[in-house]
Amino acid sequence: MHFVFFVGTAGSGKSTLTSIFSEKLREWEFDVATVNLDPGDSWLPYAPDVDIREFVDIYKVMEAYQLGPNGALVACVDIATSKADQLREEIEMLKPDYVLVDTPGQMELFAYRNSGLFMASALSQGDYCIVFLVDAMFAERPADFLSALLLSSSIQSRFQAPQINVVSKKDLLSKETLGKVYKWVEEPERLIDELALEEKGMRRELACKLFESLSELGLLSSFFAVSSTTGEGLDELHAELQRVFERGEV
Ligand SMILES: Nc1nc2c(ncn2[C@@H]2O[C@H](COP(=O)(O)OP(=O)(O)O)[C@@H](O)[C@H]2O)c(=O)[nH]1
Ligand SMILES: [Mg+2]
Repeated sequence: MHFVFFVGTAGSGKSTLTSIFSEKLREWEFDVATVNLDPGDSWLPYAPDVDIREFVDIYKVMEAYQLGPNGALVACVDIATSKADQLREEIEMLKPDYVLVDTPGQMELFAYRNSGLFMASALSQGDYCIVFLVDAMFAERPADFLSALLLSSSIQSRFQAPQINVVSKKDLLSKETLGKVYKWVEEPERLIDELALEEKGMRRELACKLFESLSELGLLSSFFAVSSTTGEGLDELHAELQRVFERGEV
């Protein structure tokens, strides 16, 4: 039972990828369970097999603890974490090969709080991989791409689990832009040169130094693009996941 946690900024395409990738895996004859960990989502593009909303009701939490929507979302994730064993039991009953976990729209709820890490560990009992989505709109400019990489590196250091970085919504990027991103990843000096052209003074120095460190840490080693609209890159995503789960590496 391999767990795949989709993590990324709000709107980066986590829920859509959970939906489309689960269909693809089923087409390839794998048993798949989908899990929604977003207590505040009112609509999802798939019918989750296991749903945090069955365990916590955000409106009741708002009322009971006199919280606004943001505070209630945080409380919901904390409450659900205390029920991780029950969630795991529900998942186990489905006997899936893959468990695709859709994390909250506001990634800080899951990724920057201890409950996210506790939840991931308790649900998967250690057998998990993070797929970090970089929204296509962050791939247009070097400074935006660098910010996305910083987020990815902070997830990497918090979870210390195998992590695959993907650019989502590939269909929205021109061939030229995509080619540029691949070149940045293959030859980080190019991104540094472009950053140097765009940024000035301290910002330039900081941006270049950060990118150098990220590239030295190997954070750029696996990077490819996927599209939930056209299905491009999903076979590559599956191949990477198999590599991670079979050999425990990224
Ligand atoms: N063009 C395009 N749009 C996408 C793709 N994936 C998601 N979207 C759109 O991006 C928006 C946010 O997607 P969603 O999956 O809800 O993001 P989440 O907040 O990360 O779960 C929705 O309007 C989706 O239809 C994609 O591969 N291509
Ligand atoms: Mg979502």
